[in-house]
Amino acid sequence: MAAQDGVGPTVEIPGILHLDMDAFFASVEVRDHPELRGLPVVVGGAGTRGVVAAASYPARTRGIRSAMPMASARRLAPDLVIVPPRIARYQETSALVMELLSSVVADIEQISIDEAFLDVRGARRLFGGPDQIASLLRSRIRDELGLPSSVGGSVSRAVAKIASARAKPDGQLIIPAEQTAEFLAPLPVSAVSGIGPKAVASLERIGVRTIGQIREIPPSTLARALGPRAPEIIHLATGSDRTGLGHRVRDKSLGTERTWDEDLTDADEVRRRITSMADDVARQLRRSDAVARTVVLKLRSPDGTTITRSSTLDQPTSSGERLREQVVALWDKERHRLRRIRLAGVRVTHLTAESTSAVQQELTSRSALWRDLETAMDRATDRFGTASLSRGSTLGPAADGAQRSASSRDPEDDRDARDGSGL
Ligand code: DCP
Ligand code: MG
Repeated sequence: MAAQDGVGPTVEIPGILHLDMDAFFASVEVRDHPELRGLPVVVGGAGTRGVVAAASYPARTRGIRSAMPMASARRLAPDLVIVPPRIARYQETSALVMELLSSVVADIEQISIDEAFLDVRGARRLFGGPDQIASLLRSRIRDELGLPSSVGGSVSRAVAKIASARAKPDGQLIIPAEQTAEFLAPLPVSAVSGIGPKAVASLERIGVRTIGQIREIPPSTLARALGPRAPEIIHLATGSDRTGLGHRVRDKSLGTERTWDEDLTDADEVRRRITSMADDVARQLRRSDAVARTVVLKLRSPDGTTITRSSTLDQPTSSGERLREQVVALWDKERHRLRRIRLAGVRVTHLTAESTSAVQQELTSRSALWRDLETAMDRATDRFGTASLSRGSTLGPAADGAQRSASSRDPEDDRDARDGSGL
């Protein structure tokens, strides 16, 4: 491929890779229970109010998708195999995937439980071009962990992520720089992570359905339709983002969300679960060398009432202790409003690269000690799995009762509007 074999410094290498595990929770279950191979398998709660967290590809050919009510999934596939979630197992497997990736590529940024960006522009001499590195990573994940994954590659993060989705299942797709526009043109605008339902609807009102059409519309029309997000959306949709890895874009966020089969009525149980989620989020921040200023707690009761509250810190942090304090304070303030909890989310916003801001301040404070301790724990967790180390307050029954656990960065802004949580 010209872009990879090119000799001149002007050739841009599509060396930003996005690796995403295929049907992650379901694939772990199939690997651990080989008799399930080839069957329509879903992970989720089997009860009447259960929801599909992950669906194997054989289940997907029957129309089954994540977040679908289990009852609908059962109707689509009467022979459906429903496996209850084992979140600790998936976290442990995720840590092994990330460790394997880090053993090959130095520059890696994990963005959710089963996906990471990798910058392989500097790894060429050792391992070859992006295509070879993608094959190497995928075959090692297959051989050593028994799991399928897919990789997209591009000069742009946004396009690499789109490419990995198009490569699924069990494939890879590297887009040479000069083919970026051609690759993007026919795709629906919703393929771009960051273009949510609100932006899709605004674009549709001005007749724009595909990414290619965005280029044909005068910028002033786009600005009217999209408001202040117009430049960012144009940037993403044209594949011109060159943010690289680890450079936090202002106002991006990162978080985790869980829905439970049973209603939580015990305040201590809720507190235990949200503090454990705050720890997860802090760990993700530290893996990305990022710090956050704002912590957001979302709670939903079975009737759909949703409360979203945030608090902003004096100094940005990636400390689990600080995040736990904040979510517990928010919970203590709001707990009287919701007697039963079905869903909780912990999210941090206003991220910055750690090196640019808080580190110097943190070094002089007590949080530096916590940070060192937590980083050491992260390493141990990566090496031995989550079961090996846990704080006293998170030990307890059923921390794994989640039926849906989505963890992602870069959620579309519209999601909260859709939830009516008015962030
Ligand atoms: N997840 C969840 N609920 C959701 C979405 C995801 O619990 N609504 C969990 C289960 C998934 C895991 O997160 O296995 C990773 O999410 P992905 O979006 O990457 O989905 P999959 O890995 O399952 O499938 P794909 O092959 O499309 O990546
Ligand atoms: Mg996945």
